[in-house]
Amino acid sequence: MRRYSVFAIAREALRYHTGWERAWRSPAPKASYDAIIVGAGGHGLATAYYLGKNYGITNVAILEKGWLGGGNTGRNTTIIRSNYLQDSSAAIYEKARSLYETMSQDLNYNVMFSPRGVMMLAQTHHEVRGYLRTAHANKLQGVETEFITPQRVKELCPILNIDGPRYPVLGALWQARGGTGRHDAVAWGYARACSDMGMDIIQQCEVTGVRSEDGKVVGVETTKGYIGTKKLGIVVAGHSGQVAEMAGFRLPVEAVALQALVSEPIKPCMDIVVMANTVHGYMSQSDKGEMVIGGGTDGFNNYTQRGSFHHIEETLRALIETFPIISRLKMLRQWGGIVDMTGDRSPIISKTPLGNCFINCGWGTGGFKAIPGSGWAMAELMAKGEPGPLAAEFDMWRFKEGRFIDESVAAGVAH
Ligand code: FAD
Ligand code: PYC
Repeated sequence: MRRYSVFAIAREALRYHTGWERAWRSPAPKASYDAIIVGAGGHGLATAYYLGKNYGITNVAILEKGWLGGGNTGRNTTIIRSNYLQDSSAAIYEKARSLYETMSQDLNYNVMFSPRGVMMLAQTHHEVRGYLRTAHANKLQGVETEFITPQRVKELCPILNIDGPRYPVLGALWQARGGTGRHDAVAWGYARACSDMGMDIIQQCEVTGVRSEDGKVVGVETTKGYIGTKKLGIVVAGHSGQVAEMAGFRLPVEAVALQALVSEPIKPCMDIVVMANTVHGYMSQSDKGEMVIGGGTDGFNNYTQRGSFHHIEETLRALIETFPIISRLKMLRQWGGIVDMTGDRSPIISKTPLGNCFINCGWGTGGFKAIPGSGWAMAELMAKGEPGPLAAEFDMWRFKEGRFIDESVAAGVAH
């Protein structure tokens, strides 16, 4: 595949952009593969990419029931940070954050990683104690975060009202190397690189059944027919419970919708990301100028990939004291994604009761930031059949054995 570069742009400009190739192929499925990944979201595509790049396994199909990146990967608010509390979480999220720093060069695709800084406001004394604890833990883990004063908060984000009557800002957990990235580009960049390695990305191909013999997967039933495989990776976020059921096991996850909305575009007024977890809201400004806003998850299980009116009202009501400017903004559009929540708010990257079947799920409301680290760890698990150090603690049996990795504070925003 031709490399993207400034010279390629100049060359194509001179010939009216007639020379660009399609970014990925759309082949018909083969009869069988060395590995099948179900789900062409960021995590599924990253898994396939690192299977090829790190282990030379390229006879791989990625099966997607809709269009690639059309799940939560294309619906999230793109916050990237690694300020988690537990060692195992900090390790995988920091690995992911550091891979984001060089992802555009690695994939030869501009994913617009913008390390503009992320702050989590402390608006109660309970939060002050919680974030101080996280800052200390991060220091020991080698993750660069700090607890900053309200004055520093105001310097970094002048539009913030730090003197709110109900929720004054008492400080914040600040990660200067956190930020945002372009979600679609992450999916497209991985897809292009996978296709370039000879992998088959098969869209509009829903997995409807998992066929096994003697405790091992032999293939999957799909809307495009039966496809054989030597290994299966299930990476389907909000639909994990359903696909796991096809494979004959149950998962400790539940599906709920998480919603977000954007305002009309306005002039640049905010060049960092702010999360206000006590009041359940967060905001950043996109490159187009829209204010990107989100709140908590829906309070009931559902599979609805759309917004609801009460959510706009609740989220904006929560944020308005801290961000008075939003009272005058028109909201343009809103949407929802189906997130897969575990009880300890940490993911599952695990072997399963079927010998050659592996699961990656439970990223819930916070998996965009994890995509490269998760793909790296899942590829290692699938290639070797055993988890490496990044995935070791995230097995699904921890819920049975009480080895929880509690990240309810880091997950944030009533997630
Ligand atoms: P997905 O992108 O959902 O991919 C799974 C794919 O599997 C889908 O494309 C789906 O169609 C496919 N699939 C499902 N069933 C089948 C089947 N039977 N056969 C074939 N294919 C199937 N995270 C952050 O880190 N930062 C944020 O700021 C952030 N904000 C968020 C805001 C919102 C509104 C939402 C909804 C989520 C947010 N997240 C955020 C979470 C993040 O989006 C997810 O954790 C992450 O995108 C999950 O990626 P994935 O690849 O696992 O899932
Ligand atoms: O994980 O940082 C996050 C996040 C913010 C909004 C939704 N998820």
